[in-house]
Amino acid sequence: MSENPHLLPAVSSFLSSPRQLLIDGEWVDAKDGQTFATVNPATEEVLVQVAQASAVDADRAVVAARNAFETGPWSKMTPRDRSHLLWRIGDMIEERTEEFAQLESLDNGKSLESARGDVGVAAELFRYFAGWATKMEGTTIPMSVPGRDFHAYTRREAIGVVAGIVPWNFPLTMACFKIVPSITAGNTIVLKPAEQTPLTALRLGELLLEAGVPAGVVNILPGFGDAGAALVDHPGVDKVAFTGSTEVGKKIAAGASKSLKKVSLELGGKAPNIIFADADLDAAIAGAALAGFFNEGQCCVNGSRLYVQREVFDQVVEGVAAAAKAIKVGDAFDPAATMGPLVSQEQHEKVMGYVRGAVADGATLAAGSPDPAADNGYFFAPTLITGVTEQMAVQTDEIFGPVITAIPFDTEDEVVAAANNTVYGLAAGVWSRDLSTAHRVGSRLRAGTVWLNTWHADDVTLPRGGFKQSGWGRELGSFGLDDYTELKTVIAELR
Ligand code: TXE
Repeated sequence: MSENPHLLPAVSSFLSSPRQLLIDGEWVDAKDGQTFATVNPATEEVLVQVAQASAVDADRAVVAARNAFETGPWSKMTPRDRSHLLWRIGDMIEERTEEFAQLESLDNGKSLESARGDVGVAAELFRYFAGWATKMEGTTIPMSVPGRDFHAYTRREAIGVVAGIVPWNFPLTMACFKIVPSITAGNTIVLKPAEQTPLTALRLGELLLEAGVPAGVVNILPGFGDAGAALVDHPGVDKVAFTGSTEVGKKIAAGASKSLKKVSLELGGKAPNIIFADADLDAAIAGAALAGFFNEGQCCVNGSRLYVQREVFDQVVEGVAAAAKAIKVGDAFDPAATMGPLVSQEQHEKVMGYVRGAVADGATLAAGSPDPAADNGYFFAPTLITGVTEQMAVQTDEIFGPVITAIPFDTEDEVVAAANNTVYGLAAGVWSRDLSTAHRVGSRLRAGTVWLNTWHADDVTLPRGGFKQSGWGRELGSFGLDDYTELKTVIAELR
């Protein structure tokens, strides 16, 4: 790897030796000795070799997680002790913000500023759920049986062993999305990070051991889809929590259904962003650019389909195009750069393919280019496309890159129908100064999150998830914790 003078000694040291799997509190090689390279997408250089888990390793990890759940100290730890431990981990992550951010930027490509934001979310997830550890309450429920007396109540209990399978767009926060609610509720977990970005999850594993999380409670298995599939098939797993493509989500649902495991899925999106002519256009234009280009557009709630009321269409297109052109694409360690590369060569080719296809079909690029934005690294310029039809692949498929399509509309009914004309339903947005328009249209959009006069505003307190083929279940907030528990009803007869 070429010299990077900005790297913290802790990061250089982490990258100086091959990384291993975390199973039962120990760092171990894959049973078959396989490794894979993780690559810096800004330079295409190998960062470090990482142990590659196979089905055999998945089995070892599930056995460890099962033992930790059945016999280990985790489920016996008092909620208060668990709460204190979770809070401490949040502090430990925050104290290492720069270290985690550098590792994330190297592995994923995103800007350091973005990566720092992700680390903040990870720390906050531990603190937010630390509060819930002591509040997993049930209810007492009256029964009406003539002549007999009962005391009935509910309990929230852990499900058991969770398999968490996560993607590469927010590697650390996605790992925490699965780990934190799992262990808050008293479950144990085997986490499989994405093959493109295993590093911050592995560093988190070190921190969890240092903080005192008992062996086997959190196991981390870098590897490919086969390792994920082995977890889904494993009889020792009680619940699968997945974030990733809709295509793999369907495979996971099918695999888990063989033994009726609990499943939560957070899948793809193709969010419509609707700007009415009466909107605050400066805010709407800035919001549309953020909606489409944040995280290099590699975000499931990315506002990729822009609908603009006809009388302001040209003005909005001009504004979003100017915002796109003002973004400086470059290495995360270049202080002038505000957007990094795409995560991998595969993703780069996929995004370029969609833009080239749209141009071939007659669409126009108001900003961007169908070609790579640099000779080296997977850089791609933020792109705004007009002259698009609803049938074009660029309009129907999740692209997962910094690509926005813009289409004019005339009436509310027309735009609501177009916005909902998708298999996805993760996010949507409306811009209007008229509160009635904003709330009414928001209520007509079939999506798990609707933003009104904003985009990407978020908090760990808020549930998120998808309508339609964007997923099953909700993550975060109290709803998110429910998905990691079983509800038990206890009925006692008072004699
Ligand atoms: O996702 P995959 P990929 C979308 C986005 C992107 C496309 C492909 O459109 O371009 O998906 O990305 C593991 N059983 N999203 O290929 O394949 C895999 O190892 C079990 C949207 O990276 O879904 C990784 O850990 N696991 C999205 C994880 O699944 C399997 C985020 C995600 O990989 C598996 C990422 C299998 N059969 C991509 N096959 C979002 N909703 O945020 C793969 N995996």
